Amino acid sequence: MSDRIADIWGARTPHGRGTVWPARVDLHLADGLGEWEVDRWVQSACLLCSNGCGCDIAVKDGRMVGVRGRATDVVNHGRMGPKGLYGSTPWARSADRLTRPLVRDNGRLVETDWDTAMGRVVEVSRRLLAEKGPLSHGFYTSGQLFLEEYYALAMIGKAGVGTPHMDGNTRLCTATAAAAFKESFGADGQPGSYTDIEYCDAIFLYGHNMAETQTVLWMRILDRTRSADPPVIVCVDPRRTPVAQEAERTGGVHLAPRVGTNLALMNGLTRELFVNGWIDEAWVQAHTLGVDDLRTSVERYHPDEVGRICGIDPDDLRRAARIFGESERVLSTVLQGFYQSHQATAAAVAVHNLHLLRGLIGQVGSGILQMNGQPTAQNNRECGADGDLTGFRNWDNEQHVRELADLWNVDPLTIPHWAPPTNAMQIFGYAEEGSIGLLWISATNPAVSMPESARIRRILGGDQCFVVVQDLFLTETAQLADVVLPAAGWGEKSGTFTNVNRTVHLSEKAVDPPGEAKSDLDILLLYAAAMDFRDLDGAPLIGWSTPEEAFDAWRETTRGRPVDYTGLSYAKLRGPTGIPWPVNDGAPEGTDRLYADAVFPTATDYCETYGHDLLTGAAVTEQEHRAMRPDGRAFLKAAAYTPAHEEPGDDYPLLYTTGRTVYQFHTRTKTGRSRSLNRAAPDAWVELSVPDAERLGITEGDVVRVESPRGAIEVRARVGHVMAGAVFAPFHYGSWDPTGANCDGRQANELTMTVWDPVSKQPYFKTAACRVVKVRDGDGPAPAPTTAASASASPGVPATGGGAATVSRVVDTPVYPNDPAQTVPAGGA
Ligand SMILES: Nc1nc2c(c(=O)[nH]1)N[C@H]1C(S)=C(S)[C@@H](COP(=O)(O)OP(=O)(O)OC[C@H]3O[C@@H](n4cnc5c(=O)[nH]c(N)nc54)[C@H](O)[C@@H]3O)O[C@H]1N2
Ligand SMILES: Nc1nc2c(c(=O)[nH]1)N[C@H]1C(S)=C(S)[C@@H](COP(=O)(O)OP(=O)(O)OC[C@H]3O[C@@H](n4cnc5c(=O)[nH]c(N)nc54)[C@H](O)[C@@H]3O)O[C@H]1N2
Ligand code: SF4
Ligand SMILES: [Mo]
Repeated sequence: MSDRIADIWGARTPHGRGTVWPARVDLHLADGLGEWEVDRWVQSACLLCSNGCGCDIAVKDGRMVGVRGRATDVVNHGRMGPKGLYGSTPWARSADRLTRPLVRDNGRLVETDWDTAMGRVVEVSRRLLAEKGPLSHGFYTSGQLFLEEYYALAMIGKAGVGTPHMDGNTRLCTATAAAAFKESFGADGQPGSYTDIEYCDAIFLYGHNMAETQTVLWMRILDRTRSADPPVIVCVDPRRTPVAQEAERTGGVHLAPRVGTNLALMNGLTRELFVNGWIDEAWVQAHTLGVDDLRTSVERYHPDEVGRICGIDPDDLRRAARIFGESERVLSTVLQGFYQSHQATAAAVAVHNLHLLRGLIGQVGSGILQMNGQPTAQNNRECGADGDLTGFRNWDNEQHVRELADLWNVDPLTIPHWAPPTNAMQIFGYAEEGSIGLLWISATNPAVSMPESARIRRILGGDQCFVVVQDLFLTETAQLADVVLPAAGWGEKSGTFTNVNRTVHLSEKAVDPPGEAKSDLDILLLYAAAMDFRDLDGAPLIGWSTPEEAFDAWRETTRGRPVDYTGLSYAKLRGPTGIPWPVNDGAPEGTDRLYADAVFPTATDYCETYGHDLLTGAAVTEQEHRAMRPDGRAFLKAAAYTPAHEEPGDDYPLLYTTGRTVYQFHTRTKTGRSRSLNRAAPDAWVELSVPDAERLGITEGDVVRVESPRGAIEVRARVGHVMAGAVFAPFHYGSWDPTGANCDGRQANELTMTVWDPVSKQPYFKTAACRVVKVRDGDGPAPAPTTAASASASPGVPATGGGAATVSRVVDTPVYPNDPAQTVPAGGA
């Protein structure tokens, strides 16, 4: 039995290079239940981050009471982390679930029945379509629904309503991962595999606090770094995270660049590869385009210059570059420290460039994981409920649009493709001015999670736009809606989803949803039926009704595309493990690693985009693309570093950056309802460096006011391990609190900016300027956990712990069909 609040990663199971990661089954049941007391176990995967750990849901008396990792799943080999263990089910039993639809009457939200609620939505929808046409509709969805639900939403938006205004919170999350793939390789799709961890010599983590945000993947890394023949770690993060500490421990490097300067650092690393000849010239000639431009672009990023811009030791840059240049196999992972920071796409693409220059892609041990964050973000991108065209098609390619129109039996002109799809930030802009008159928000809480909160509240609360919110709870966003639709959540409905390394899992319904709550699929189908959307033959646009039928319909749209699901079925997914796409006749058991043949989906007629200029975002035209004859070669693309939009100055002397802690998930609608998780991180805080705190006369736990040009918050200060000159705030805490207290004035996004990356359109949550002043003495330490990156630098702060107990057992290693350790000799292919 172990307390996995205190012991985040559990016991180590170290193992040698090229051997299978040993299985360990992690199990947690509520209320001290024993395993023998569980009525049923229902197959699923964890929905609390992009890792997608295979698990079974424990059901007792018609309620979900816990989870158990699946030993046979290729993703997690039985393990689960604190969020998965303690946060997966308590929310479902919460007394404050939405159980009936709500409509706004005389300014107040009141309970009603489905006919009334959906009737109001349909009435507004029909009126706006008649008066203003499809551009009056906006859909803002999630990275947490199921594939089948996104597919239905994509059809409704693109072929039913016909609006280009569709996006997901995936725009805030990992739009940059998708954009970077498209720019370098021609299409979305994760090249790497988790099994690369077992073979690599070095792991680079760029702006990725994996130890807290994909705890199980980090366990997998720790089981290698704590073995006899460990890989070295290189960490690029302005905070001394557990990843940074592991970098130091393994003899790697912790580079802590000034917030917002990633691209300068990447250009410096790239230059070092050229200068030291760490380039596979023959491979580059055969498989890439643009090496000469890249060489020229990075020329001026001498280590001394990079050291000056980023505030790092030039020799640290040299050491990191040498590790990249001289290791035989390198795995890179990238996340929000890059995607939400300045020049996001250019910096993420630069990671690809490093791998391409050495030909380190598509081979065992050499992978790239442009991470996702949310569990189902990948499916939103695949299905196209986010502005992408279904099946990784190119909206700018007439043939692709026609193909999709044929599949759906609609006029190609219905499917919006006359201009780039509208991104989430623009959608909210249109809602602000009222040109979008109906905004339908599903499974996301923008009142807390979007930048510049005061503006978002104004947009959602105003009369210029009718707002529909579909959620499990009456969130900060739902409270501002005109209609609230109660949804069934994970375990209360069936569907599939795909984790960050393309592994598809089936999650089966375990229990009934509360009250009148309906699955998101059923809600969307209800709307489609009420709107009477038709195809060219006059038949209902959507002819299926169950999740499995939706999956089968979706599968057909992927035939011949990079994201090929044609070999998958619900029956197949009921097997021992999730399966990574593409799955088809050529790869019936799935595909562990993309680009093993070094052929990239860049052919002009096949690619998902013609690409962009990384500095300005200007689009490359089809003619320009064709003239370059990419024909399966990858693009090396570069951009110059420019300073961030808002640099510190006299009024706002500090950098402001935001992110996460291990115990809370986003706006806490799930983890905030888990007693053990919430107790470990119960309230907001900001992290200051020791020198900044001393200068400002602030000590651990003091109440401080943090202000930016857009707003202010009052929270307690953790004097900790962020780089000097920067302030870090977790973004989890809105006005809702499980204690029922009014918690206005603590939300990190009050301070952030409405600016975004020119290519991926992802907003920059990690670059702004702020000032900090002390308000009053504290009455104890800040409510920040001590177990990871948010640890205090002051002595005497009590250690975080005391969560419920979890059973862990190590089991004999089962057979993993996709694990190269079992199919190639140790040492790799
Ligand atoms: N516990 C937990 N896990 C989660 C989630 C959660 O809410 N809680 N959310 C999931 C989701 S949706 C996502 S997207 C992922 C996000 O996972 P991560 O990206 O790992 O998490 P963040 O804390 O947002 O940011 C990572 C790091 O970026 C650093 N950083 C800030 N500014 C910069 C910069 O300018 N440059 C560099 N190099 N680094 C910078 C921060 O110090 C931070 O440690 O986590 C997923 N997993
Ligand atoms: N300052 C700052 N802001 C950030 C970030 C940051 O690092 N810093 N990170 C950004 C990132 S990466 C992300 S991913 C976003 C996350 O931001 P949000 O998406 O707003 O966060 P969640 O709290 O996960 O919201 C999901 C909502 O969906 C509901 N829900 C869960 N399951 C279901 C379901 O099956 N059906 C329905 N209908 N509803 C469901 C939940 O109750 C919850 O209200 O925040 C972004 N905002
Ligand atoms: S690593 Fe992610 S998917 Fe796995 S148990 Fe933790 S939260 Fe769930
Ligand atoms: Mo995210």
